[in-house]
Amino acid sequence: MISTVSPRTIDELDAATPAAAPSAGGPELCVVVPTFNERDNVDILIQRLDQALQGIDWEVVFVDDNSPDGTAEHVRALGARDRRARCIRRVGRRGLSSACIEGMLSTSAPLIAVIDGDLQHDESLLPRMRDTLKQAPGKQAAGAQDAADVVIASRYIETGSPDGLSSDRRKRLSLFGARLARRLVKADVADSVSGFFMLRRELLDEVAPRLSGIGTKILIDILASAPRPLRVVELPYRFRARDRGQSKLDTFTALEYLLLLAEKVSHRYFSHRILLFGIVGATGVVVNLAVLRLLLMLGSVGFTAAESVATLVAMVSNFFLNNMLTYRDCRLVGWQAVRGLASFMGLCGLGALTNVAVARDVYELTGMWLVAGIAGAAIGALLNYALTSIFTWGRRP
Ligand SMILES: Nc1nc2c(ncn2[C@@H]2O[C@H](COP(=O)(O)OP(=O)(O)OP(=O)(O)O)[C@@H](O)[C@H]2O)c(=O)[nH]1
Ligand SMILES: [Mg+2]
Repeated sequence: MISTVSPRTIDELDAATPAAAPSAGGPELCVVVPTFNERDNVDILIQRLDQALQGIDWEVVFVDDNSPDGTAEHVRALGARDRRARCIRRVGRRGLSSACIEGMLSTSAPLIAVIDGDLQHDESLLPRMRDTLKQAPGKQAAGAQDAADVVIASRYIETGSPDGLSSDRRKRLSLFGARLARRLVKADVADSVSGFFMLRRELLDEVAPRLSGIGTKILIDILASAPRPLRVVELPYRFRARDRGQSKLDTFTALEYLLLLAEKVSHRYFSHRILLFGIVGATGVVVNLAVLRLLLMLGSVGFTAAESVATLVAMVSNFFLNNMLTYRDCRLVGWQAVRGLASFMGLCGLGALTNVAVARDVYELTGMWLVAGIAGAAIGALLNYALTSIFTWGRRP
C-alpha cells in the first residue's frame, strides 16, 4: 500500500504538531535514516513520518556521510525547530550499514526502526511494526510463542512486492541475495535483504559488538550476529520506485554483500579487509611481473632499473586498489590520497625490508629457500597490512 501525504510544509508541521513538547522521558521510537545526497527527500520523509506516527512519541535520526548536496545542514536546520529531528554527520566515512549502526546506537528509545531516506519504503507500516513488537508474550499470532525481536517489512511475502526496484535485473539480484542469505546465515526469513525493519534496543545491545558493518545489508548482519534464535515477524509491503535523487548502489555492492556473508558464515574468523588486502597484493605481483617483462622487452633499461620501476608501479596500483576496495568505507581523496600514497609506499618499503630480514634468518636456520621465502613474504605482507591499516587509512587492522 503506497501512502499519500498532503504536502504540508515543515513550518505548518511546527505549528500543527506537538513536536516541541515531547514526553519527559525519551521517545518511544527512533527512526534511523541513512542518507547520502537525499536533501530533496528529507522534508517529505519527515512529513510522512509525522502523519504515519500520530500518537506515538518518536524521533528521527539522519545519519549522513557528509553529502555534498547539504543533506546534513538541511536536517540540522530542521532540528533547530523540531527536536524530533536529529542528524549525525560523518566526515571521511562512507557506508550504509555502518551509518545505520551509528544511528541505532545513538538513541535511548526502546524501539528502533531503520528506513531508507529515498521514500522507497512505506512508512505507513511503522505503527503496525511497532504494535507487533509491543505485543505482550502470549498474545502473538498462532504459532508464535513470544513477543517478536525484529519486525521486517517484507517484499517477498503475501501482498508485498519489489516492483519499485529499478530493473528486472535488480529484482532478480535482490531475490537471489535473499535466498542466498536464507541458506547461508541464520536468517530463515523471506526478505532478509530488506532495508526496512524495526527491533528492540535490547537486541541491538546484544548484537552490537558482533556486527561487521560492511556494505548495505545491515539486517542480515543483525540476524546472523544474534547469539540466540530470534523471533522474527514479517509484514508485507510494496517497495516504491525512487522519485528524487540517485541510487548509490554500484558494482562493488554485490562484492561487499558476498564478503559480509563470508564473514558471517565464518563467524568473523575471516576478516573481509585482510582477504581484500591479500587479493590486491596478488594483483600487485601480476602488475610487477607484467611491467618488468614489458620494460625488458623494450630493452631500453637494465634489469635493476626495470625491476625498480615495476615495483613502484605495483605499489601505486596496490594503493589505489586498496583505497577503492579494501578501505572503500574510508576512502582517501584529494591531498589525503596523495599523503596516503606516500605513507603506503614508505610502510611497504618497511615491510619489504622485514621480508628480506625474516627470509634471511629462516634460510640460515633451515637452509630451505622455499620455506624462507614464504615466511618472509607472509610476515612482510602482514606487517604491510597492519601498518598501512593504522597509519595510511586510520583503521584498526
Ligand atoms: N549514510 C549513508 N547513507 C547511504 C549510503 N549509501 C546509501 N545511503 C542511503 O541509504 C538509503 C538506500 O540507498 P539507495 O542508494 O537508495 O539503495 P537502495 O534503496 O538499496 O537501491 P535503489 O533501489 O537503487 O534506490 C538511501 O537513503 C541512501 O541515501 C552511504 O554510504 N552512507
Ligand atoms: Mg533506494
